[in-house]
Amino acid sequence: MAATGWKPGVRNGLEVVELETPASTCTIALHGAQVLGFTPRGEREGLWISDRADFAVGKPLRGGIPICFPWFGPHAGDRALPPHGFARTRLWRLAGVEALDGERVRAALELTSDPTTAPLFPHPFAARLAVTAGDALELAFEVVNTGDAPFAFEVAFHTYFAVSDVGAVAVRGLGGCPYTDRVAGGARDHQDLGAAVRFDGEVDRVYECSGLVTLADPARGRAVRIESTEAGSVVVWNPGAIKARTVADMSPEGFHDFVCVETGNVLDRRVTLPAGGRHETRVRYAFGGE
Ligand code: TA6
Repeated sequence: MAATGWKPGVRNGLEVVELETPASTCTIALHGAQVLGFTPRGEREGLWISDRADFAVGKPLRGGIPICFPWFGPHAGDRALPPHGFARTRLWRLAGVEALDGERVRAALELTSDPTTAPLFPHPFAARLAVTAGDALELAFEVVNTGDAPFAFEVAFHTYFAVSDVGAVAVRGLGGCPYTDRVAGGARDHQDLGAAVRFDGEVDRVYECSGLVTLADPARGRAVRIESTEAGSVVVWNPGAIKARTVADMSPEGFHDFVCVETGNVLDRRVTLPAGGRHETRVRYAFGGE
């Protein structure tokens, strides 16, 4: 059985840290603190990366787990600002890597406000992402307000799960939850009790929901259990065939191969931090059989 360990590396020109545990391997880029891969041992890769992804600092990288922070989607007040904030396009600092218990390895990455973030987000902050690989993949995103005035922020783990085919999967656990339908111009709706989300065309919904969500992929014999803490939003996204053709860094058929199920705190669930306040959004992904 493999031991726990880690090593620095380079993937497509980006600096990465590679974690190894008896149960999994995990690759994290310092660019965006973006998890690029998580593979349960002996199984298929759990995350999807576009074959047209741009591996360049300063640009979003389509796939893996981009971090949306300090806002989600288009900026509410200024559409000229980058969508999903700037955390995903910055180089983060690797603060440390530690073996926890012979079974898990944790890497911590940090991003703090500086003169280049101030024009985009005029609030002093310290953000820290802890990525723990083991028999599951765990993410904890902490934000500290290091200034002397309150501020609000949004955050989401924009996770691209690899699937057999988007038309064959189901997202369960959102029954009864209200949602904003971004395909219907922001119309409000709610998921019928007991009804799974399925994909037959573009889906882009922001659910107000917490608790266990499951991504079931029977054709692959896999189900991902998604458990969140201190998170009030679940975004479910796939562009579908038509919208996919307009996405430059995705091949026209690429939409078949992933589903985004994104845990976080966005829109009305954004977090307000008092001066000196701290918040941590957490999620755990367990890849198992159906
Ligand atoms: O999370 C869903 C979403 O906000 C969609 O509206 C869609 O545009 C997607 O994210 C991808 O955004 P991106 O800026 O990475 O192209």
